[in-house]
Amino acid sequence: MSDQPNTNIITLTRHVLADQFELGPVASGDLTLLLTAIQTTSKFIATNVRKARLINLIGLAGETNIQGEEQKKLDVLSNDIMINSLRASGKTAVLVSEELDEAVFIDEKHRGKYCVVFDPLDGSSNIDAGVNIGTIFGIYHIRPDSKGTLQDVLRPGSEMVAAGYTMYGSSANLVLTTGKGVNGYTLDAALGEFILTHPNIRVPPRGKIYSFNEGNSMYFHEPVTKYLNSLKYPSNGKLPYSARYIGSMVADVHRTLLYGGIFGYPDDKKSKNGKLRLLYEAFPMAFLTEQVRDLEVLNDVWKVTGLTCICLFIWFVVQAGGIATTGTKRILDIVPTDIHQRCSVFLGSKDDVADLQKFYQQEAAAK
Ligand code: P6P
Repeated sequence: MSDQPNTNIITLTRHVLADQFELGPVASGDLTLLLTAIQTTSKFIATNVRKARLINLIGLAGETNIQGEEQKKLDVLSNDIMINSLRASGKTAVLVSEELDEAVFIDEKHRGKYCVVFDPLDGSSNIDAGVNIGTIFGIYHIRPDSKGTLQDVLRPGSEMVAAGYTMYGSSANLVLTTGKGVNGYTLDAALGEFILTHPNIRVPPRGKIYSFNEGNSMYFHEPVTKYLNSLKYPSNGKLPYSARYIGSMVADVHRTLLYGGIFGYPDDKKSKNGKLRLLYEAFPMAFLTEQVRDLEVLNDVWKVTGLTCICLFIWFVVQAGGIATTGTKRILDIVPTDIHQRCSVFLGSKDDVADLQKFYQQEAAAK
């Protein structure tokens, strides 16, 4: 380990800009500038989350959002920071926030060519307990010739051009994909920069952790109950999985992407469409999950034989990444009809999620 200071610091801006260089003259840098606005928001929220207890930002703001949930003061602050920063960037046309009943259509003077859907402070019920919370965002490029309408965001998640989250905990971790794999950046508060610390995040094809709110077990549909029992009471001598559930999607998904396993918040007999929101929770997390590459194996295979490697490389690249499904449908294929609609979510290691899907396939076959 060199004791020389690192003089080749890769900041988020530099890392994303590098992609622009690859694009050559066609690169406008607009996405980079938009991501800079999101970084600024994340830094501001990180600062306020960290000092919340000291400056009395804990507790209810006295309002309730469209979800009927009591808004915490930090929710309101985070939403205002995000809206103002994105509008000021001059790169957005439509904004959708979990905290706002209606979409925001940016005035012509500040209008740009991207649409951002976001949950400014997800997991807010954990704020008072000091548990990790986060900002989740997804970015669409506006449709050709559009000036920014609801139709620019009522599109499948597969049409997003970027997605990510910032998790606020012992440090601020921003995890981002622009469609070429997933990278993680850690905020160096002294520099005020997000530094590349987790290049090319990979998810193991199978993990050992399941993350569900089992307090809802009496409402689970049969495929979910059967799947969880297969993890808790495994046959053929396998060891049971471990249960980990924080109740903050950003934290539970972050652990799942890094360690593998499965996260699930399914629809059930109580919540017919599930709890998580499709546009600004499920879509961004699904995009990230599918972009995480399982290329670890490839590096080893490459050393074996040329031809085999090339065939395997093609197969793995096509197959690589995690899976994000409702149980019966790829999440990124859903076409939203309402900006706040909810959906069933299972995501994580491809072998674990495939095991879950088998129980839904068995149910469908039995009908
Ligand atoms: P429950 C937080 O309110 C949230 O939207 C997600 O962050 C989290 O995954 C889920 O709800 C937790 O819901 O019902 O387990 O408290």
